[in-house]
Amino acid sequence: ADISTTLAGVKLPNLLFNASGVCCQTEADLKLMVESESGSLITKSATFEQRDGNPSPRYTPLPGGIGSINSMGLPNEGYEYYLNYAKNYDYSSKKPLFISLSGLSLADNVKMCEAFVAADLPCVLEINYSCPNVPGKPQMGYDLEAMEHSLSVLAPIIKKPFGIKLPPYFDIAHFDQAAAVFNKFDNLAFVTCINSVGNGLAIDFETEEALIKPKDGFGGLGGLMVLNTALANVNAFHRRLPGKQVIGVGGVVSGKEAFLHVLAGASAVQIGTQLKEEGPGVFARIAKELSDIMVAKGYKTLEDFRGKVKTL
Ligand code: RRO
Repeated sequence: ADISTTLAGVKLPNLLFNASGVCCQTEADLKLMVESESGSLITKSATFEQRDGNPSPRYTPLPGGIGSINSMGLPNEGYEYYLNYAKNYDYSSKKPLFISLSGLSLADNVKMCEAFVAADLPCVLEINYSCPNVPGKPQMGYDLEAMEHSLSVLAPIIKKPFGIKLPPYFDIAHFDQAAAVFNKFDNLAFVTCINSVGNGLAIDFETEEALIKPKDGFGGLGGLMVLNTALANVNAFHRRLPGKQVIGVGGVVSGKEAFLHVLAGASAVQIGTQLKEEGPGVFARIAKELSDIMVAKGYKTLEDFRGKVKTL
């Protein structure tokens, strides 16, 4: 089956890529992504300056394959590293490049966006409004006024189509209010749903210890346990953002969950926890599984079933 897609006007040979944060901090990580069967790749969220992030242990899978918890704290090489990577990237490879930016202030996001615009590259920006793990920095995705102000400054600077990474929302009124904000910005082309479910706590039963060190053990939850929250957010924004696209992320461990994300309305699917646990071979496996599901169901393209979840 054909699992190609188009995002923000750029063609992806298949809909799968990494969730920002996994396998994408260094050039060595990004090389693994380039060599994989992913349809695209995105870099680790960049701040203006390099950051070491929070103390370890700061990521762990959870027992039983239910998911993961992390409080990385935005470790990254600083935006100039990713700008340099983007300048040297082989865009003829047919695998488009996405760049995640997560400035610690609006002024930093402005400076970083201006630098990428000045370089005039074919990469696509995804602004991260949802890091749950920087002590003292609330997730901007939960402050709609601040997010609207940020978008009103950044959208005209970026000019071309771009996307934003959102936290999960849990209330219909919040879906409505957030969508009303996003619909004000014409070049906001896609929303990526969801970032990790913020500030969970994982405790080892035997030792009675928190599983990660930062923030008294609090961290973002990902993997299978967040699948249904992710599907709800994908579908809620697919329904509310006509003319925009949704990237689905959360709980994809096989072709089946990728299929469900597309049914909910996703135009592309990112993989975080399962990529971290399985490695870049995950893309070839899930692409094959999804293609097999489509053949079995009689679907030739993603458009044949995108957003077509049946309600009762
Ligand atoms: O680096 C992190 O702690 C992190 C980020 Br920026 C994010 O957006 N989501 C996440 O789960 N971890």
